[in-house]
Amino acid sequence: MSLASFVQRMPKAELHLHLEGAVSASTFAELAARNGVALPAGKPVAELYSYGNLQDFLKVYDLVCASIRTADDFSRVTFETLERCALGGARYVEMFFSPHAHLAHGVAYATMLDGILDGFRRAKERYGLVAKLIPAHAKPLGVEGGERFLDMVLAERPAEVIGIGFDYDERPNPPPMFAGIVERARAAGLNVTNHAGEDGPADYVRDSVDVLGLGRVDHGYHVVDDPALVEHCRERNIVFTCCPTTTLTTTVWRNLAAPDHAIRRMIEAGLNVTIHTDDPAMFGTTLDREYALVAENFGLSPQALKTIALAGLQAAWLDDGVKQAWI
Ligand code: ES4
Ligand code: ZN
Repeated sequence: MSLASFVQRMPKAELHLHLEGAVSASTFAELAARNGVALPAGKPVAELYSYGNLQDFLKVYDLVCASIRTADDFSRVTFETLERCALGGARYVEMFFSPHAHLAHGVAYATMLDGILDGFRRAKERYGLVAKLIPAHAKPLGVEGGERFLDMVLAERPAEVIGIGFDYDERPNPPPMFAGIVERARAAGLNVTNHAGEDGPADYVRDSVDVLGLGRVDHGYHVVDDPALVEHCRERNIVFTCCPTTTLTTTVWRNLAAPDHAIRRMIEAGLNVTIHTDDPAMFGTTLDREYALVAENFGLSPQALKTIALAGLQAAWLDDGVKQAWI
């Protein structure tokens, strides 16, 4: 069996995917035209998704967000996203989305939820794929903005919303700023995760674990800069949701074949690494492709790939009983 078909068939969990970053360039162009969003002048559709760093990327990401307006738009992009997850062999998806970027264009939170949950329902019916939702707070909007974000999430809370995330630029928004929000979310029964150590320092990974008390960190690559922290995270079995292709744009590790690539070192150090796509359409990838990249570049055996896939399923924010049914 080829590597591609082996990784495609292996049951996998997608735990780090942003809905808006999963919108194909052609759907983006179509929605933007319909909803009156101007695209960058002089760029063919095929070239919309190219950027040199995280900040560049986030500018285009905001444009994609702006192009999604109605509940039908949300349902469409959600279904199309989950369809690609299912075809890549995902059995379970935890999906981030960015409410603030839609609120900015007058879209009600209820409209977002209606459309996304309709997309979930259709993907379940068609592919048997189970999906959950993680609204994410954009850290540059600060603590005040974060408190209002959490109020909104708690005020209208379907069962599919299982946690909150924090994303966008890490600096100058260190994790401890958000400790009060994390505590309130957790007290309300929500799970919490934080983007840290993508282009921010190892300290932000440590703060996520020790100050915020998180068991999951999104990206986390700069953990490798601090051997004591690596050991600390290994002992505590912290889950790192890593996204190989993302690193080629947003981090200092832009060569997956290099022996010092952070994800390779994290795996070799025995950290609990899981593999995901982040923004699959905007970074031109799929879940099965990310697994194949890791296998080829890090020289992993099929058994090592299975261990990673299993770690992803085990890291899902689901009751153990539900997980056992898959594993
Ligand atoms: C993101 Cl790659 C990345 N980093 C931080 N925040 C994000 N939101 C969507 N993709
Ligand atoms: Zn992300």
